[in-house]
Amino acid sequence: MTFKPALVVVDVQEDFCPPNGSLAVQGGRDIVPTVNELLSLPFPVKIATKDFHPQDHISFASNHPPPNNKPFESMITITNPLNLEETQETRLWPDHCVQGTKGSELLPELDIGKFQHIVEKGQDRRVEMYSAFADPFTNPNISRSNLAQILRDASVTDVYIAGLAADYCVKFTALDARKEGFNTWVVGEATKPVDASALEDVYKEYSKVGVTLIGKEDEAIQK
Ligand code: VGL
Ligand code: ZN
Repeated sequence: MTFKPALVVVDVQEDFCPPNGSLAVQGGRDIVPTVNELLSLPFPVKIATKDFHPQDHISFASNHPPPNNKPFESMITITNPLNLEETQETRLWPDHCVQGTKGSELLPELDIGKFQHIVEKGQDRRVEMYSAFADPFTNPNISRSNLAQILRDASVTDVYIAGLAADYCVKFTALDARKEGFNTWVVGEATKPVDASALEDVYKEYSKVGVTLIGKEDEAIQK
């Protein structure tokens, strides 16, 4: 039986962390020692992802007219530009992870030299893209990263996920990893959520689809 694990570290970027991040997740910076411990393990494939938006991205509250343009509060409807009958409700955010800004950079205290690949996502202004694999409009996806291709080219069987935020990009990346056919594991203590109250539902969804929540000491990760 083959087993080839990859570690995927999602969006550990300045804008998602105190003290200066525009969309700082409480305790976001505190996961770095744990993520660096994971990076010191012999995963044959190590990948970082970056949220990487243009300034006119649809998820920025600043790009919408009042009154429905409050960051963290307002929801808007996004229409699939390839299928106008398909729409989705999505949450608006402060400007964050704008290409070329300090806020889009990976935290310097991360052991960045261990990553073989850095996958950027969220570049298409027309769609939200929490998952590091693809935007949520299916068949065809409007915006797809090269993450699935990197994992397949490396014959990866198992994907271990850490990073930010537990209830957005980590969640949707994990659900998509499972959909793409990988055994999928989320290292709970190496993530932090935007809304702590959302985690219970996230974990329920994981167990429904077969994503496994583990600790860093778990034997599944230490082998
Ligand atoms: C994220 C909100 C907006 C994330 C990205 O990385 O979890 N959250 N864009
Ligand atoms: Zn974003």
